[in-house]
Amino acid sequence: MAKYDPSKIEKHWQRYWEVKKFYVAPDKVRNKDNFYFLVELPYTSGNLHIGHWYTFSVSDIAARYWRMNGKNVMYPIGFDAFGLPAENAAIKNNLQPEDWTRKNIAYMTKQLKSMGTVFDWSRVVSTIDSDYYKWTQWIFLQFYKKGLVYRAKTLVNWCPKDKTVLANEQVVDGCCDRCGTQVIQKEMAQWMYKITDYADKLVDDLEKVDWPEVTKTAQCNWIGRSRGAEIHFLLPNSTETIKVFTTRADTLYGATYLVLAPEHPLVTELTKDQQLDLVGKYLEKAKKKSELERTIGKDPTLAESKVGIPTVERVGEKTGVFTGAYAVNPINNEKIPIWVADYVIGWYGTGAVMAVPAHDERDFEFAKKFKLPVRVAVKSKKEWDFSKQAFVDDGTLVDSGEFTSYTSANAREEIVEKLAQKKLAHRKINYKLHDWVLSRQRYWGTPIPIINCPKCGYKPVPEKDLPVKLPKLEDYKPNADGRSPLAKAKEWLKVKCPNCGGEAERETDTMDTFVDSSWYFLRYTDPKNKKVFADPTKMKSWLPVDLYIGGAEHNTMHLLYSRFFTKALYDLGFLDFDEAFTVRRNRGDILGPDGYKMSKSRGNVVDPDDLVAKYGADTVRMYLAFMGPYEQGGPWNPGGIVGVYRFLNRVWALYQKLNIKNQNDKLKIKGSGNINQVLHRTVKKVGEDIENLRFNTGVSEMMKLLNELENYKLPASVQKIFLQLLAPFAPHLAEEIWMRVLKNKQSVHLETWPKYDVKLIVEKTTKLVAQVNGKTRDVIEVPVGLDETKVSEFALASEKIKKHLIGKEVKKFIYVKNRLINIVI
Ligand code: ANZ
Ligand code: ZN
Repeated sequence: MAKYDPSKIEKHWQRYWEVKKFYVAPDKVRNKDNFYFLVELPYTSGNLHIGHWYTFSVSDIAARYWRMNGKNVMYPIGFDAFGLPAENAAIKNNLQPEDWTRKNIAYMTKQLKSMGTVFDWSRVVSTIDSDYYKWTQWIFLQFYKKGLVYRAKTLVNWCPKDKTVLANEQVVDGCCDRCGTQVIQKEMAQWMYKITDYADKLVDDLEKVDWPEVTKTAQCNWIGRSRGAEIHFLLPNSTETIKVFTTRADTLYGATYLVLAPEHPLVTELTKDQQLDLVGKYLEKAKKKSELERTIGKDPTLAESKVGIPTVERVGEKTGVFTGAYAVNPINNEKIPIWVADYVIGWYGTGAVMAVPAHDERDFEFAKKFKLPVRVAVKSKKEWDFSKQAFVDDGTLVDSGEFTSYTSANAREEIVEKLAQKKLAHRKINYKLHDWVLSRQRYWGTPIPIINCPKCGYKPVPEKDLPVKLPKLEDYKPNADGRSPLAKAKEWLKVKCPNCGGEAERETDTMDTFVDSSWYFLRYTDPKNKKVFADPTKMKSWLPVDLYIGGAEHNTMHLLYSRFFTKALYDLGFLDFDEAFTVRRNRGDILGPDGYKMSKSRGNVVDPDDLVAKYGADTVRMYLAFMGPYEQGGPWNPGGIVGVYRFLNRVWALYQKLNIKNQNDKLKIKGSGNINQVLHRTVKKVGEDIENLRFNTGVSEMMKLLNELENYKLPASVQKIFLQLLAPFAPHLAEEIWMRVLKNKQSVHLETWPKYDVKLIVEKTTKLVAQVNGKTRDVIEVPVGLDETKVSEFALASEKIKKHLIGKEVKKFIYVKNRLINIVI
């Protein structure tokens, strides 16, 4: 008997499928619905690790399943290839970023092909190809025209090591998420996408999509929409006021002091002479702290929204200093002291808060430390010791003048209403979301298509001149002054101003790589188009994406940016949908042997190539599928893979034996049940499991089925069905047996998914007489073989029985197996 040798089989069939163009998805197929199945495109980091296999080869099981269920499936792949890691690696290895990246793409392509997936390679895109980034630039220009791009001086996160600006999302616990260096705040002019214009839609439209709750929650927290009011505190002997933003106007009578952020424009003006020194010193110190340091523990939403990143509950010691000045509470004309403290953030709200220690934890902590008064304005029925902690829930107002005994909800409305009449308050909605800083002072990225003219200022590159190609540069290392390396490309830099025709210079910043990946799913529908980013009819036949699978690490950044792009392109009239991903599922993470998420930087990655060489791609695929529920992932267990390998060997052996004459005659029916019943139940179960991304239980069903099959002489139909079930999981092995052993003319991957016979899978039932105190009241149908408790549940559920039990006490059940149940009352 021939041995199972995946190394011989797998390459052969991969070539066969490729030559036959099995997986090229046409835009239209008669009688078939299109199914756009998207997986996040990989970053070109060098080579694939087992996590990539998890994403691509396990999702492929579902892609193959939908194909077999009559869908015209598009399962595309591409490369996210610009960006810092590539540039840093190139610097380290003394190579050009492009050479390094192209080498990786070639190698990763080979690896991806070894998985035996249905990737449609005719649609591959790479974000570094100029015919791709031409459209990244074109979209930038459309947004520019629409006012969704602007340039502004902002305090930006600056990584001193990578010498670049980082988005807030790329700062983790105050450090650069790429290299771990402490991030500092620096003021610089940057290009921004006005994502905040879409804040409301980005929250509200989450209702339209079928996405994991964790992802929706993360996006909501990240956007941080907060409904409240602005209230004006008066300054004695001045016409100026201090505006505070509050979500708790109902606690206004409990305000005992006011806090300004160190950045607040009135700080110095208000500070009394004798306090100037202290306040000055305080401001110096506060400037050095990052926003995250200031907010962590005080504003947990900022940290919490980074799902997947463990946040330590570091309740930072509150610091602050009195200005010597006072403000007047507009509701009761009471004078309260004004403090400066860095737990108030300059850019959020108005950069000033009314502090209510009795009802806000941060204020409470601060008041305790600086011995400021705590005044109760809201109470509930709950006993509460206000000397120990703040009461932060809604309740009923106390000691609040005319509003005493109002509910919090009513008081919030009425208090703002009353002050609004005197123009001392108005309703206000705030957002935590910042605009998206898209420019990077680095070489390896999409050039920003802007020209800077000394006379006319910044002007967009005319569309006909796109793409603005990234020039080759001998020395592409970043400059310590923060200016982009492209400033060194002297030839490239010089350009005529599109407005006045005079000498001008190109913009030297490049784009954040998140821009590149914010629209790639559109390009897959028409990857080679030279005239438009994608033809509208082609988009129509595929988009929106039916299923998008990726990692929870993209809950806020990539998934938010792509939604923004989609909505903006929709508003510009280029798309006819405003949510691109109808269904999103997050795959779980594979933990390394040390129990941590596998990552290159941790050094706990498992090399899939070794495993493929040893066991074959089918085993690796199937083992990954078997590891755990797909949305949870699980720990890598090197021992487990052998079990799957043995399973496939047994499948192999089972079919090899068919070739040996009469061998099956020896096998009598000694299985535990009707083989057809087991088979059909498995067909149903495996199909449902795949649809619900529970590949693991799908695999175990297959294993159970094999145990049964080994005991039977297999009828031809059963031989076929088993292979059809196996095909999505172990495509090469299933094909080999299908074509070479069963001698079919056509690939197993062109088969339709087997149908199951409902009659064969329903459980057998029996009719049971149901009595109350010996009188027959109903005849109920129950599955055979149930015990007394289960049967009594069925009996109690019967309407006819229920009637006779009203107001009665059930004493006991008398059960005669499969015949009768009597309820004694
Ligand atoms: C008074 C008050 C009383 C508040 C109370 C809360 C509870 P969200 O939901 O995040 O919008 N706040 C306002 N601006 C701030 C800033 N720039 N930095 C730090 N904190 C700021 O939170 C709104 C609440 O956070 C506001 O409501 C304000 O404190 C504070 F019992 O006002 B509150
Ligand atoms: Zn000009």
